[in-house]
Amino acid sequence: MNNLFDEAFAKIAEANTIAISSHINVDGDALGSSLGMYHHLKNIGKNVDIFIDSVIPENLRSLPSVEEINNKKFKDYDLVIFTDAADEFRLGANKNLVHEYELKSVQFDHHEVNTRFAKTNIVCVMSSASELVADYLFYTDSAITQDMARCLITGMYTDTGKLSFSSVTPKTFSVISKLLEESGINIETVTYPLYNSVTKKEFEVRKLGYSKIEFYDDDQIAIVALSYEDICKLDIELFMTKSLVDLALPLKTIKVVALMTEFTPNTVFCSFRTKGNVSAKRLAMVYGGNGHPNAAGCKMRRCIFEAEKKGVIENAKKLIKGTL
Ligand SMILES: [Mn+2]
Repeated sequence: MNNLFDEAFAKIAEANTIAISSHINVDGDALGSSLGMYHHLKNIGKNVDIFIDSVIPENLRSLPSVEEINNKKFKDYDLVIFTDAADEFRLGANKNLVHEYELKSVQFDHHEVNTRFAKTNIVCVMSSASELVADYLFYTDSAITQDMARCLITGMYTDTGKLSFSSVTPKTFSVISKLLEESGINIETVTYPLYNSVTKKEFEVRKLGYSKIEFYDDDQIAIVALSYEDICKLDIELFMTKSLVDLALPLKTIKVVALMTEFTPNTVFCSFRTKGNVSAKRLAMVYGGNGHPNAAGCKMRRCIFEAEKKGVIENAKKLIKGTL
């Protein structure tokens, strides 16, 4: 890892103009890692633009310099940096940067399935891309400003379910501790905006989500299925439905949760969550999707919603039995 950090450091030192990008449907880690890097590069005097193909969720809109995202026109860059994207398709409309800057790109990512699409691929499995960016900043003895700390801790908090997932290691805590210490910020400047910014519409979506939960197989399986009609009634964005997959997860008996959202007619976005050694990834792969052991997803095209829903329930039952 240190060799790669040295390589990135040399490339950044040589570059004056730098573009940063991260993945579609941004989450706290995509924004935290890319904006954390943005603040670092600005701090060392670089000319930096940031492009992300996504709507910004309400609770992340107070991150420092979030308004700079997509605020500039593309120009020629000396270097492009990608964060938190496992493959080029995750960059959405910005994936052309991968080919245009084939020889002048660095990526920071923490997904095991990363396709190594950049020239310098800093890929290491850990809690979050934000933790990896923090590692880089510490390794290169960079100054840690309040803005950097806020962004990076946001990424680490959100990608780990408030530091509760198995991906959290002792180092994750020491990185947070060091970021707090060096920047002098209080943790509440990160957590308060994150967890107290739910909009009324998102609340309505949650209410709908609770009303749509169906249980199967002695309450081991829960499914939340939102039809295109449901989506139209509330006039919602796809990212607002994301958290619905977690609603049934705290139930003691649950082993598999599926969220199925027919966001456009006959196209269904699915998220799966599982507990213990029941594999969400295995279920997603049946439908050409992918993911992590306990969190995975897939997209179904040209499908009949009700039929797919029945299919998912059947496959979830097989998954629990170990016959999928
Ligand atoms: Mn991430």
